[in-house]
Amino acid sequence: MGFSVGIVGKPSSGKTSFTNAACMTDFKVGNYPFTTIQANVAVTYVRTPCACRAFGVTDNPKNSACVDGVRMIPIKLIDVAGLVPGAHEGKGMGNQFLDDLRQADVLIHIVDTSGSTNSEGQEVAAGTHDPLEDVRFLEEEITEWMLAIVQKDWRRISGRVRAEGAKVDELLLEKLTGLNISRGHILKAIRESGLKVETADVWTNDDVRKFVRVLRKVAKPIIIAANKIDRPTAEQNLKKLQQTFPDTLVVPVSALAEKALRDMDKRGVIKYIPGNDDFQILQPERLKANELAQLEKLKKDLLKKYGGTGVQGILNRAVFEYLHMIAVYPVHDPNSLTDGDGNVLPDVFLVPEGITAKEFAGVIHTDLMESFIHAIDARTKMRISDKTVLKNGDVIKIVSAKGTK
Ligand SMILES: Nc1nc2c(ncn2[C@@H]2O[C@H](COP(=O)(O)OP(=O)(O)OP(=O)(O)O)[C@@H](O)[C@H]2O)c(=O)[nH]1
Ligand SMILES: [Mg+2]
Repeated sequence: MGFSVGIVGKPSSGKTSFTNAACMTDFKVGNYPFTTIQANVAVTYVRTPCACRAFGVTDNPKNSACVDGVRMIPIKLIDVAGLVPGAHEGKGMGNQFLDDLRQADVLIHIVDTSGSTNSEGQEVAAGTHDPLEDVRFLEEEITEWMLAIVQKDWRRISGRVRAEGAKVDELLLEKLTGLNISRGHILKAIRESGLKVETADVWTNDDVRKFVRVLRKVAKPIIIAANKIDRPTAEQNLKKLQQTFPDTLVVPVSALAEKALRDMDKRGVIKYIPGNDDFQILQPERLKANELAQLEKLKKDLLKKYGGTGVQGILNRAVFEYLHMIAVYPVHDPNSLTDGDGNVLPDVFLVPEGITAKEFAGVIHTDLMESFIHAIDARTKMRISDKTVLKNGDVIKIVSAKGTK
């Protein structure tokens, strides 16, 4: 599966609770630091209108589920151990766990917005810890982790640029490809930090740091889940976070409420669709009076106030709004919209906006890109060339010398 989201933050901010709510898993949660040590990996979904509605065909998804015209596209969450300030120097559990984030395309920073845990994740009186501090340190730790990886080999890299005229972007790519960092990311970061590929042999330590700082933003963007929004001390801190980081996506979240609603939906007591700002009570007789009252309060103080619990919302917004990904469906037959086995719209891929038909072939399989001849747009049934830029909701047949998709 292509797309991965790293779940990061200090201990006890609610990373595992968020993962359990999004993925309906049962990983261990606890109100003490370092409950999670080994990373938890699980699958959840982002939601988008399914192409089957636009094309007027029935749905029969194979690798993704379509429910009532809503396509659920699987993505991977990686819930890692908590990070404390100074982790890159070995504080807390050190930064060995940062390596678990190598594949992540984006990081969701789970912040305890209620201010009831200190920077080490220990419980303190609600409202006494300032979550702004958490946001600043976390960015710093991730940057230091990447910097250490680049610096470790920097002498060799700059030496090869000087001695052999080697290209710094190629050498950096070799070093960073394991972190899911592309040549495009590297070149963008070099450009945006005001440096030049040709003069990499004379980059100073400060230049390297500047480059890594931008690279972190480009390749591992961080968005903020203002978690524990159900607690009374959180609302004021949410406003502070949104005002202080106007360029960052900050979404109010209650992992606790989302998990409770999904559990009740699973039991059949209520009907709740993740991402919605409402639910229907199906079996009131199975709820105690205090549970009914709690549900009403949750609806009024959370769902209606913030437009939902934020768990599904932040995942969708991260993928579609913040990272500008689009959903494209490859098919074998552009008339019936099926694969070779007759499944209708069986696959859907999350790909970056601006992707061309040929690049899309490469996402499916390298062979398909190398032997690409042309593609067919199932909407118009017309041939499109390798350079045609695809749009969200496109259904595409790739015609290649080595076979078709
Ligand atoms: N009120 C409230 N409490 C929450 C919420 N999310 C998590 N918690 C509580 O916060 C505590 C820590 O939750 P975890 O999910 O274990 O936190 P973590 O970030 O995974 O912690 P580590 O694995 O130790 O790094 C638990 O007591 C949770 O019940 C929330 O949305 N609201
Ligand atoms: Mg945890």
